[in-house]
Amino acid sequence: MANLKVHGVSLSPFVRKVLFALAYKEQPYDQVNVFPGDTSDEFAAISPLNKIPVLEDDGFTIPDSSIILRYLEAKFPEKPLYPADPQQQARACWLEEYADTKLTECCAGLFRERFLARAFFKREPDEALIKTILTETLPPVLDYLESVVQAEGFFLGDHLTVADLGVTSAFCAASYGDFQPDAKSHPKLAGYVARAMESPIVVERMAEEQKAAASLGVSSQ
Ligand SMILES: N[C@@H](CCC(=O)N[C@@H](CS)C(=O)NCC(=O)O)C(=O)O
Repeated sequence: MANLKVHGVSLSPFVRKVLFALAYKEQPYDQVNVFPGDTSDEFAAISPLNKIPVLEDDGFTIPDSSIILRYLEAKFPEKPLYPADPQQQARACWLEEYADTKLTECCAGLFRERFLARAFFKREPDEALIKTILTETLPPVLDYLESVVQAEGFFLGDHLTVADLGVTSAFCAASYGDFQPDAKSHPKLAGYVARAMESPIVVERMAEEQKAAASLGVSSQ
C-alpha cells in the first residue's frame, strides 16, 4: 500500500493534474473516490474549501492541486516540474494558474455539457452554453495560449513544467467534449496539444480514466 493517497475522482481536471505529476515523478499512490461537492464533515476536515483534490501523505493532508504540486516537488525533487530560472519559473506558475482558471472554465464547460450531461446527469446538453463557450469565451483564451506556446517540445520549450500539467489536463477535459484546437487558426497550440495527448503519461492516464469512469457508472455508451 502506497503512503500517498489522492482524494478525488479521476475525471476532475485538478485531480488529473496531480495524477500526471505523480506519474511523471514515478510515485505510487492510492486513490479515494471523493466527488466534487462532498460536504461530509470528514472531507471538510481535510478540504476547508470542499474541493478536490486533497493529497494525503502518511497522515499529513494538503488541498489544492497547485499546492500539492509544490509539495510533491519539495518531497521528490528528481525530475523537476519547476524551472530553476526565476523568470521561467514564474511563467510556468502563471500558465498553470491561467490553465486552472480561464482555460479550465471553458474546457470543463464542454466536458460537462457534451459528456457529463447525458452520461452522468441524465439530461440534455445546454446547447446555448456550448455555443457561447465555442464562439465567445474560448477563442480569446486559445489566442492567448497560441501567442505564448512554443512551436516544438513542451509548453515552454525543452522541459516539462507545471504549465504542461495544467494546460494538458484542461485539454483532456475538452477532449471528452470532442474539442481540440484547430490547426488552421491556432497551429502552434494545436501541434502542442496533439503532442501532449500522444505522450505516454497522458495516453496511460486517459486509458485509466475510461476504467475509472466505467466503475463510477459514467459512460457515454
Ligand atoms: N484551485 C483548486 C480547484 C479545485 C476545484 O475546483 N475542484 C472542483 C472539482 S473539478 C471541486 O471540487 N468543486 C466542488 C466545489 O466547488 O464545491 C485546485 O487547484 O485544486
